[in-house]
Amino acid sequence: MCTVCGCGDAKLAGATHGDDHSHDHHHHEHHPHGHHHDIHFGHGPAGTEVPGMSQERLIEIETGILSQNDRHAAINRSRLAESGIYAVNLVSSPGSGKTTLLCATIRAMSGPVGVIEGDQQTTNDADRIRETGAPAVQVNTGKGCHLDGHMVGHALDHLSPAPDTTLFIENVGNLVCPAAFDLGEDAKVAILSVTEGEDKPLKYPDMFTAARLAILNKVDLAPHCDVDLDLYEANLKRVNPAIEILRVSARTGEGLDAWIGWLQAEAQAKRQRKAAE
Ligand SMILES: Nc1nc2c(ncn2[C@@H]2O[C@H](COP(=O)(O)OP(=O)(O)O)[C@@H](O)[C@H]2O)c(=O)[nH]1
Ligand SMILES: [Mg+2]
Repeated sequence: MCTVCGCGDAKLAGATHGDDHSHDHHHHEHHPHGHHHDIHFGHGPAGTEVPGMSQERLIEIETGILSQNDRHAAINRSRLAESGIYAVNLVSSPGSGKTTLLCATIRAMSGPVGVIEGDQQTTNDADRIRETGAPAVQVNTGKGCHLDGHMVGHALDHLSPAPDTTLFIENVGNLVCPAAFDLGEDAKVAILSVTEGEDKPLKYPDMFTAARLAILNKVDLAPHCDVDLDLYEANLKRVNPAIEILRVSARTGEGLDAWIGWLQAEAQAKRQRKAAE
């Protein structure tokens, strides 16, 4: 569990016995899929362990935090719906190309856009977005490892996006914690760059289960890094059979039209659902 969010999934593999820690290993051993020296801290009901805390207490803390978050997310979601705003929550590890893709997307698409930028520190990414002419609000989370519904509510107050805006929320670069936090978005979009390795969907399944679309970015680099794009896609589908996948290069613009088409179709579908109510 991380100290801020209680959403964690602390899995430690490859650790050796015989260190001076006095862990209770009784339910870590004999995992059917692992070598008997491997350790898994996620088998209890809470899905993680914190020394000195019971599984029941962990679940209580996590449920409390997430239900508070869900209240804020629900308020955001109805605010956005009222103004016909379509919102995506971009999640990924640091450096997969979220901001580069956003800048390219904003330059290529038509219609009003707005951006909420999440990072622990600096206004670098909001500055990069503002250079495109689009309005952006930076949210710094400090020690925090993800954006939450409350932060996004405040950011919406500052941004006050026009009706029918496409709203991009760039989450803190982190493949674990942002998966658990609803911001009131219409879809989570996971960006995965080809340099990260084909096994990442299997290692961080929560994120790819939560995402509706996966963007396989930096395909321009694929010839340089022994990457098997089909295996990337197969692993994504193993974790989430319903996930949609687009191959993109934010640098060359390859796949950008398909991504913008996806966004526009989703936004239009949302408006049609609203009109039919
Ligand atoms: N070759 C290549 N580099 C990219 C691409 N997209 C982003 N980058 C580079 O990857 C690095 C991290 O990008 P950034 O947008 O800051 O990633 P973020 O941390 O996810 O927002 C920068 O050096 C970008 O220029 C791409 O499609 N191809
Ligand atoms: Mg960024």
